[in-house]
Amino acid sequence: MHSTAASDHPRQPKRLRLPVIVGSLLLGVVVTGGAAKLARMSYVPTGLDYATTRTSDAGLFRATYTPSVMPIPVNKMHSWTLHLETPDGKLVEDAKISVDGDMPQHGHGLPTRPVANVYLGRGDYLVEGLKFQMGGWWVMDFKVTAQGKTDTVHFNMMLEK
Ligand SMILES: [Cu+2]
Repeated sequence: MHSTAASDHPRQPKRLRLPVIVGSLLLGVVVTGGAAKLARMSYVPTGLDYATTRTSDAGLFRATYTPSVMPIPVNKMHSWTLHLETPDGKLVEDAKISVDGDMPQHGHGLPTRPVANVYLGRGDYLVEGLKFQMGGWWVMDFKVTAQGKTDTVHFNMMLEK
């Protein structure tokens, strides 16, 4: 029994080789995959429109946002004012607005549930409870319903830090 163990011993390094090679390959795949994922997460399309005034998808509304804090802060609760007009410049009053936002590269949304329930008059709406938990490319979506019509406007933002 002892002699079997002794004769096996010199062969052990040889048998270890395959697992070591497979392990290295796997590590290589994991590292490469991680780098590719990182590259994808930091990729931002060129030519994005970062304007703070944009027209909604179907062209029904023209919206302008004004943050209460500039530059738009990371990890700090703040509010915006959203101004709504029609394309020909008429104020949009008594609109119902739902707010959403996400980071397209990261597959996550906002950490809070902002609301735009307060009408300030003159086409202005208070957007409360906004917080962005990290810097990078964000897309904000405002779904606006006014006079029985619904349309959504999107804003691209690039936050620092
Ligand atoms: Cu993110």
